[in-house]
Amino acid sequence: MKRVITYGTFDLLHYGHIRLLKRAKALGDYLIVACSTEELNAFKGKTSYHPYEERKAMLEAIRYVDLVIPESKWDQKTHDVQYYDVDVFTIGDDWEGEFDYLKEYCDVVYLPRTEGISTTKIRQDLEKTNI
Ligand code: C2G
Repeated sequence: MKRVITYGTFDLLHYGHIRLLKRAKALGDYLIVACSTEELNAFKGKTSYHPYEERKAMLEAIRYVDLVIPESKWDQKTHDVQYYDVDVFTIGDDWEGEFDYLKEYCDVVYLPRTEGISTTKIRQDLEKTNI
Protein backbone atom coordinates (compact mmCIF):
# COMPACT_ATOMS: atom_id res chain seq x y z
CA MET A 1 0.00 0.00 0.00
CA LYS A 2 1.48 3.30 -1.17
CA ARG A 3 0.98 5.98 1.52
CA VAL A 4 0.77 9.68 0.72
CA ILE A 5 0.79 12.64 3.10
CA THR A 6 -0.05 16.29 2.61
CA TYR A 7 -0.35 19.32 4.91
CA GLY A 8 -2.54 22.40 5.02
CA THR A 9 -5.06 24.61 6.78
CA PHE A 10 -7.94 23.83 4.36
CA ASP A 11 -10.06 26.72 5.62
CA LEU A 12 -13.28 27.66 3.77
CA LEU A 13 -12.85 24.44 1.82
CA HIS A 14 -12.96 25.07 -1.94
CA TYR A 15 -12.41 23.26 -5.24
CA GLY A 16 -8.71 24.13 -5.26
CA HIS A 17 -8.34 22.11 -2.08
CA ILE A 18 -10.47 19.27 -3.42
CA ARG A 19 -8.45 19.10 -6.67
CA LEU A 20 -5.24 19.00 -4.63
CA LEU A 21 -6.57 16.14 -2.48
CA LYS A 22 -7.81 14.23 -5.54
CA ARG A 23 -4.40 14.44 -7.21
CA ALA A 24 -2.63 13.64 -3.92
CA LYS A 25 -4.67 10.45 -3.54
CA ALA A 26 -3.89 9.50 -7.14
CA LEU A 27 -0.19 9.39 -6.16
CA GLY A 28 -0.85 6.30 -4.01
CA ASP A 29 -3.48 4.20 -2.24
CA TYR A 30 -3.84 5.87 1.17
CA LEU A 31 -3.92 9.61 1.83
CA ILE A 32 -3.10 11.19 5.18
CA VAL A 33 -3.93 14.88 5.59
CA ALA A 34 -2.18 16.82 8.35
CA CYS A 35 -4.58 19.67 9.10
CA SER A 36 -3.09 22.80 10.67
CA THR A 37 -4.22 23.52 14.21
CA GLU A 38 -4.85 27.07 15.42
CA GLU A 39 -1.40 26.86 17.02
CA LEU A 40 0.25 26.20 13.67
CA ASN A 41 -1.89 28.77 11.90
CA ALA A 42 -0.55 31.37 14.31
CA PHE A 43 2.97 30.26 13.34
CA LYS A 44 2.00 30.65 9.64
CA GLY A 45 0.48 34.08 10.36
CA LYS A 46 -2.96 32.77 9.39
CA THR A 47 -6.31 32.81 11.18
CA SER A 48 -8.94 30.39 9.99
CA TYR A 49 -12.69 30.97 9.86
CA HIS A 50 -13.42 27.33 10.79
CA PRO A 51 -11.75 25.93 13.92
CA TYR A 52 -9.59 22.84 13.65
CA GLU A 53 -12.32 20.31 14.61
CA GLU A 54 -14.65 21.60 11.88
CA ARG A 55 -11.90 21.64 9.24
CA LYS A 56 -10.90 18.10 10.31
CA ALA A 57 -14.51 16.87 10.04
CA MET A 58 -14.89 18.35 6.54
CA LEU A 59 -11.65 16.76 5.39
CA GLU A 60 -12.75 13.38 6.79
CA ALA A 61 -15.91 13.61 4.65
CA ILE A 62 -13.90 13.80 1.43
CA ARG A 63 -13.71 10.52 -0.49
CA TYR A 64 -9.98 10.95 -1.26
CA VAL A 65 -8.98 11.33 2.41
CA ASP A 66 -8.25 8.25 4.54
CA LEU A 67 -6.88 9.81 7.74
CA VAL A 68 -6.69 13.33 9.17
CA ILE A 69 -4.07 14.14 11.78
CA PRO A 70 -3.24 17.48 13.46
CA GLU A 71 -0.40 19.59 12.15
CA SER A 72 0.57 21.46 15.30
CA LYS A 73 4.31 21.92 14.73
CA TRP A 74 6.05 23.19 11.59
CA ASP A 75 8.85 20.65 11.99
CA GLN A 76 6.75 17.52 12.58
CA LYS A 77 6.95 16.41 8.94
CA THR A 78 10.11 14.30 9.27
CA HIS A 79 8.58 12.48 12.25
CA ASP A 80 5.24 11.99 10.46
CA VAL A 81 6.82 10.62 7.29
CA GLN A 82 8.68 7.99 9.32
CA TYR A 83 5.94 7.28 11.88
CA TYR A 84 3.23 6.74 9.23
CA ASP A 85 5.63 4.93 6.86
CA VAL A 86 4.91 7.45 4.10
CA ASP A 87 6.06 6.87 0.51
CA VAL A 88 5.12 10.27 -0.94
CA PHE A 89 4.98 13.76 0.54
CA THR A 90 2.97 16.13 -1.65
CA ILE A 91 1.81 19.74 -1.47
CA GLY A 92 0.95 22.60 -3.81
CA ASP A 93 3.78 24.12 -5.84
CA ASP A 94 3.47 27.41 -3.99
CA TRP A 95 5.79 25.51 -1.63
CA GLU A 96 8.16 24.38 -4.42
CA GLY A 97 11.51 23.38 -2.92
CA GLU A 98 10.51 24.15 0.68
CA PHE A 99 10.30 20.51 1.71
CA ASP A 100 13.05 18.92 -0.41
CA TYR A 101 14.76 17.85 2.82
CA LEU A 102 12.11 15.12 3.04
CA LYS A 103 13.60 13.46 -0.08
CA GLU A 104 15.87 11.59 2.34
CA TYR A 105 12.79 9.72 3.59
CA CYS A 106 10.22 9.67 0.76
CA ASP A 107 9.32 11.02 -2.68
CA VAL A 108 8.49 14.74 -2.70
CA VAL A 109 5.91 15.94 -5.26
CA TYR A 110 4.82 19.56 -5.73
CA LEU A 111 1.45 19.75 -7.48
CA PRO A 112 0.38 22.79 -9.54
CA ARG A 113 -1.99 25.02 -7.60
CA THR A 114 -5.48 25.63 -8.98
CA GLU A 115 -5.54 29.15 -10.38
CA GLY A 116 -8.31 31.64 -9.59
CA ILE A 117 -9.37 30.38 -6.18
CA SER A 118 -8.04 30.76 -2.66
CA THR A 119 -9.39 31.21 0.84
CA THR A 120 -8.14 34.80 0.73
CA LYS A 121 -9.97 35.46 -2.55
CA ILE A 122 -13.20 34.05 -1.13
CA ARG A 123 -12.92 36.35 1.90
CA GLN A 124 -12.16 39.39 -0.29
CA ASP A 125 -14.99 38.66 -2.72
CA LEU A 126 -17.47 38.20 0.13
CA GLU A 127 -16.40 41.50 1.68
CA LYS A 128 -17.00 43.25 -1.66
CA THR A 129 -20.47 41.79 -2.04
CA ASN A 130 -21.38 42.27 1.64
CA ILE A 131 -22.86 38.76 1.81
N1 C2G B 1 -4.06 24.73 -2.92
C1 C2G B 1 -4.16 24.54 -4.29
N2 C2G B 1 -4.81 25.45 -5.05
C2 C2G B 1 -5.38 26.54 -4.49
C3 C2G B 1 -5.30 26.72 -3.09
C4 C2G B 1 -4.63 25.80 -2.31
O1 C2G B 1 -3.64 23.54 -4.83
N3 C2G B 1 -6.02 27.44 -5.29
C5 C2G B 1 -3.33 23.73 -2.14
C6 C2G B 1 -2.12 24.32 -1.42
O2 C2G B 1 -1.00 24.39 -2.31
C7 C2G B 1 -1.90 23.30 -0.30
C8 C2G B 1 -3.34 22.86 0.02
O3 C2G B 1 -4.15 23.23 -1.11
O4 C2G B 1 -1.18 22.18 -0.82
C9 C2G B 1 -3.88 23.53 1.27
O5 C2G B 1 -3.78 24.92 1.10
P1 C2G B 1 -3.73 25.84 2.43
O6 C2G B 1 -4.83 25.46 3.32
O7 C2G B 1 -3.56 27.26 1.98
O8 C2G B 1 -2.39 25.30 3.08
P2 C2G B 1 -1.08 26.12 3.47
O9 C2G B 1 -1.44 27.29 4.29
O10 C2G B 1 -0.30 26.30 2.24
O11 C2G B 1 -0.41 25.08 4.50
O12 C2G B 1 3.12 22.71 6.55
C10 C2G B 1 2.54 23.11 5.31
C11 C2G B 1 1.41 24.09 5.52
O13 C2G B 1 0.53 23.63 6.53
C12 C2G B 1 0.67 24.31 4.20
